[in-house]
Amino acid sequence: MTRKIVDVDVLVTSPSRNFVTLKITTDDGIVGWGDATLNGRELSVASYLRDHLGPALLGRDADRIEDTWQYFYKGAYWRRGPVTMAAIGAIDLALWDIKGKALGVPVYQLLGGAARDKILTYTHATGWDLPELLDSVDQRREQGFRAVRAQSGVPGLDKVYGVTKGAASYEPAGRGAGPVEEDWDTAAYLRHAPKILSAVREHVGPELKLLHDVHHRLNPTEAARLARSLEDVDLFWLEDVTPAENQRLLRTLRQQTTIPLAIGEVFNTVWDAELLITERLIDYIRTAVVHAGGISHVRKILAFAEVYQIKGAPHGPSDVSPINLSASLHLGLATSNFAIQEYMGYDPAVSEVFQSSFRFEDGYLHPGDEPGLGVQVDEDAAARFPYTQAYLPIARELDGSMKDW
Ligand code: CS2
Ligand code: MG
Repeated sequence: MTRKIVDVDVLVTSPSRNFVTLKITTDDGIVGWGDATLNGRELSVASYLRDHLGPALLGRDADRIEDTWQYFYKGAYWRRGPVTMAAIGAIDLALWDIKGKALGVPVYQLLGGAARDKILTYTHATGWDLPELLDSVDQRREQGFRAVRAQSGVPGLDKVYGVTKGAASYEPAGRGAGPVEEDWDTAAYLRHAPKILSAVREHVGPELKLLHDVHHRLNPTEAARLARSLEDVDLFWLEDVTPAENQRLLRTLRQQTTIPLAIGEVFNTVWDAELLITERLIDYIRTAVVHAGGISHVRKILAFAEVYQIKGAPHGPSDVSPINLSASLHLGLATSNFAIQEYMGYDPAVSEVFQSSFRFEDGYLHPGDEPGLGVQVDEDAAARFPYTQAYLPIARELDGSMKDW
């Protein structure tokens, strides 16, 4: 018996921010949803799906998830990269959603069943200065979070990744015709970050898990200096200390510090992380489910990482849709070496379009028990929020040369 794919549609909607959503329909009337959102490059994935992969999906057997994954990965001459892998990821999520719905079970049951009761989650605290940041951390604790990422402004700079001046939450993409430009000053950051993070630790006491994201801004020497100055803060992790390309250089950093390192939100395949995993240059691998080919591929990355005692901690900011977040939670519930899920929550407009069954309670998330991934998409609501051009910012050194953002 085959379950044929009879329709493929791509929705681009912008309830407070842009999301690309894939809809696959089968001949027995089952609808599966996939997230295909790539922040600031949304239409490229939409076109890749509409113009290239979608037509090749028609008539295929929706039940053959692994074969379809291999068909679009191995079967293609042009491989890897964020656009390709997000498109394959969206198809993969939609097919897992269909299989769960066809069998009447939540996707985590198809992945081996629950390997834990609930998933630890962290959220963002942001404040331009220390008092604002401490307020933000306190608010997050009051909401029940047990793990918080703390980011602040840097003296002398006007804009810094991870913080929006005067706003309680952070949104990286700016709407408009081109990217916003930010200045960057490594020396000022290196002087400031240890003071801020030590003050946060002193304020919250020993128990709260504290995380910090460096967003690819340092070279390995600077990263070692920062890590050594943060040893006493007892961070849960230090994220993206260097650009993800210079992986071998992390060997020296690892000899300088025992601070756990998290890397990988810009990775798209297991090949991107091979050296980091086999040399255990990181403690947490951050690939987002949709950006690395979906559940089918990320579960292989996690299985590979498990051998090296590395844990999964997928990227999950507000710029991936609730469909990706749900997929991550199903995978996380069923995966033994899954550590923590990033969760920033969503603007209320997002839940007009995406109705999700996942729940947050007491610092933990659970995907819920609806068949499939547990996210319904309201297409009429989606149509009320048309796409708006948006870009991630870029950063420049003080002399005007380009910096990694
Ligand atoms: C960040 C993101 O969540 C994170 O760890 O690095 O906010 C990142 O800046 C955005 O996802 C980029 O789209
Ligand atoms: Mg990050």
